[in-house]
Amino acid sequence: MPPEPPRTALVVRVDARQCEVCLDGPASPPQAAVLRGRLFEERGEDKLPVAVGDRVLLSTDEHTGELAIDEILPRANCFCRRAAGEEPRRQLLAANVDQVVLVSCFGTPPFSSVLTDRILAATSFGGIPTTLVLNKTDQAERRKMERVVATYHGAGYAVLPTSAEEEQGIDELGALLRDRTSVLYGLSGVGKSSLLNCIEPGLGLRTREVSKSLKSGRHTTTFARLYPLAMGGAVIDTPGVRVFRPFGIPPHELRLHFPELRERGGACHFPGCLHRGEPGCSVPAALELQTLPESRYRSYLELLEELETVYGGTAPVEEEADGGRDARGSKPKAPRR
Ligand SMILES: Nc1nc2c(ncn2[C@@H]2O[C@H](COP(=O)(O)OP(=O)(O)O)[C@@H](O)[C@H]2O)c(=O)[nH]1
Ligand SMILES: [Mg+2]
Ligand SMILES: [Zn+2]
Repeated sequence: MPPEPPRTALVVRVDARQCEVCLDGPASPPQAAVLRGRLFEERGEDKLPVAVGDRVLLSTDEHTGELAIDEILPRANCFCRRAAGEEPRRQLLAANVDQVVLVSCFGTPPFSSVLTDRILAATSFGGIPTTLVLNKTDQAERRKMERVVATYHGAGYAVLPTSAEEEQGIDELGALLRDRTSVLYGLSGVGKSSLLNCIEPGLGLRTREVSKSLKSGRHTTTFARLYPLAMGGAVIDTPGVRVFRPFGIPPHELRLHFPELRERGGACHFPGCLHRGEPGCSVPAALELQTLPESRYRSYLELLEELETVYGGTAPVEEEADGGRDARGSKPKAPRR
């Protein structure tokens, strides 16, 4: 028999060793597919070799007759984080997405600046446009809400206040999701399913059912699922995040992923200023004038320290100009991408 021609498919669900793929676009019926063992050997720093949103080449396994993923096609981008554990491994959360819609809320669970800032830095590093949705505005304390909106709007982020309860901001959210592939990401309980339900009744409920059934079976499994939207586009619903550690951001590049700090670049004495007590740093004055919100700066410092612990220290600013060598004359340890 001549070998069958390779077929391409879209990965719509990933769960440890098995995936679901759609052979004819996201709305076609999903089919189970296994991953060839070779993909695990070649996965390098990745925890799992495949992510929801991946385009793959498939064939039929000659022994089992199952659909098998032979190859993962090059990705336009990927949304990822550092997996738990000592070795810096990358956990792919989704691939080939148009945007991340980061959902947070007021009330329960309370808004977390640190978590928000960590995710925003990671999507910036991944080059993925991100909108911050602030849900449950019906429960928000007005002053707190204004402060959060001002902080993120001021930094240049797209911010969308919503209420699934009072159907506020739903048209805007629908317009944002239409015809795009979006990751919905945020703490469990912020209202992702409820918002989806407002946009497409039934969809949010479906996503919740799937999450529950899988979670109860094996709580360590992380998976995401892609759902086509009737209006066009698709959303990738993700399991609720608890901690988020960015993967692979070189410590000295972190400031480029905080727009307020990126913009300060020229205002500091040293061009490579890390804004951590260097002489001539413009950050203290900005904090004083409140043009840089303290919460954002705190997140930056916390992340900088974490990234240095994982990826090694940063070259002193004075030396950065001549090739980024540190005091011992060796290249700083570069993170692997
Ligand atoms: N007051 C209020 N409650 C909401 C809103 N959106 C969702 N909720 C509630 O928050 C809880 C969690 O919502 P859910 O959609 O399951 O969150 P998910 O885990 O992010 O998918 C549910 O009890 C919802 O009824 C909102 O805009 N306002
Ligand atoms: Mg949900
Ligand atoms: Zn500085």
